Formats: sequence, structure tokens, C-alpha cells
Amino acid sequence: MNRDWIATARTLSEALPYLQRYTGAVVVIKFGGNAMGDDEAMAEFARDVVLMRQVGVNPVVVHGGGPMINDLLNRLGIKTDFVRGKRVTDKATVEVVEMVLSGLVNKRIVQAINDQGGRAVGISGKDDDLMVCVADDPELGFVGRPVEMNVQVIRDLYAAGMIPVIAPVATGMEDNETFNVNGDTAAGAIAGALKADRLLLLTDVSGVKDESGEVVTQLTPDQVRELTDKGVIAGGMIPKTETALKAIEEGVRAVVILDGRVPNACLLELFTDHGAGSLIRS
Ligand code: X2W
Repeated sequence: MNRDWIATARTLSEALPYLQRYTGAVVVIKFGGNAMGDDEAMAEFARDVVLMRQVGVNPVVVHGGGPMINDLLNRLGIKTDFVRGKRVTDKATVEVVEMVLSGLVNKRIVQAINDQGGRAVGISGKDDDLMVCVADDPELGFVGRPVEMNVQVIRDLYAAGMIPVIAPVATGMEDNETFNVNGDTAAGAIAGALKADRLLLLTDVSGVKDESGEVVTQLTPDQVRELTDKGVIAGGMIPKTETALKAIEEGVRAVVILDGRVPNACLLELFTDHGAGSLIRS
């Protein structure tokens, strides 16, 4: 008998308690532009999502696409700036953001999931008024802060066996504006409104590090605040940990800042004893 097959069968057998634990669970996955990679990496991510669905999890994908927006803005000769990690978004920019996120990126992910036998449906925060925003900060233009969430459309989709794939573009509260929402912010707001069992923030770093530079595999919100006060959590990690703390306050059971460079990171996190990143939970 081929040893690899025996190992595969054992892996499946060992996964049983985890599969049982996550049946019916709602898992929101933030898939960032930097984590997307080439077609092969995209296919692998899609396969993990379809496997989750197959074993009874309700995966909800919220994506980013910052690098892809940069690319088209560049080709169109439109300059772009970031302030505190968010894109300054004028009228011309928000049009490009919506085209890239709701169009190119959203449909690429939908297609990849469907290619693996899933039933992905791509929407944005505009569909069924899923995410209604106000301007986050006048300095940022059309950058939205979610103030009203209507997540029934997501529940309807997963109840019907579909996998929602959501672009972080939203409607305004007042004048039908279009808002650009940071992908982490959108994923946190959606996970919070769904009171999700898990929010997986897929990134391209190994996790939250402590003073000695070691990745911390489990932290409480208080430990996150302490590391932030000491300046150990800094830079690009801050929007992620802020999203995590807010989501936990809103009722998400646990948030994982997950290293998307590790193969099958989502499966590793949900269905084995080993994670690849930092789990934050009260
Ligand atoms: C982001 C939306 C996309 C995003 C942007 O314009 O780049 C804001 O900054 P990643 O790939 O997850 O970074 N929006 C307000 O978040 O993409």
C-alpha cells in the first residue's frame, strides 16, 4: 500500500472532531489583494473555500484588491495616496475602485470558486443595501465607514448553498454616493453583523509578534491593547488588530490573523491543531 494514501486517510480521520465542531459555523474570510497571488494560489484558496462549504461550514468571502486598483490607476495616469493605511479617494478614483473591486477582482474569485465546483455569487456592499456608509474622514474623500449593515442577503445566499463573495464597495446614507471601504474594515463589519464564529484575516505576514519578535499564537484583546500601547504592534498590523477587537466586541467568537503564504492556511486553521498566525479571543 502506498504510504501517502495511508497518511491521507489518517489525516481525514483525525479531522473528524474539527469537522464536527465547525458544522454550520459561519466563517468570514478576508482575502486581501496581497494574498491573492497567481492563478495557482487563487485556485488553491478557492479549493479550500469549496472544501469548507462541502463539510458544512458557511464560508463568506470578503476581498480586497489594493494592488489591482493601483495598477489600473497607474495605467490611467491617476495619482493615488494613502493616509493612515486608507486610500484618498476622489470622484475619479472611486469609479476605478468600483470597476476593479466589483468587476475584475470579484469575478476572478467567483470564477475560481466555481471552477472548483462551488456555487459562488459575487456581490458588493451595495447589493440589498448590505453595507451603508458615511464618509470616514473628510480628508479621505469617498472612503466609507459602515454605519448600517443588512446581512440577510448573506444568510439567504448561504442557506441556499451558495458562497457569497463580497467586494468592499458601499452605498452612502444620504446622496446615493459610492464609497470605497477598506477590505479589513468591511470584513470586520460583516463578521460582526453576522456574529460569525470565525473571522480569518488572510495576509502576507506570519502573525502578531511580541517584544522578542516571536509570533504569538493566541492572544486576548487585553494583550493586543498592551502590545499596541507598548508600540510592539505597529504599522500595517494596527488596522488588522483594530478590526479584530471591534469584531470581537460585536460578537465574533474569534479572529485569526492568518499567514496566507502558508499552503492551505484556512484548512490548517480550522481543521487541525496547528494554526498559521495569531488567534485573538476573549
Ligand atoms: C481599499 C480597498 C481595497 C482593499 C483601497 O482602495 O485599496 C481603502 O483603502 P486590500 O488588498 O485588502 O488592501 N480601500 C479605503 O482594502 O484592498
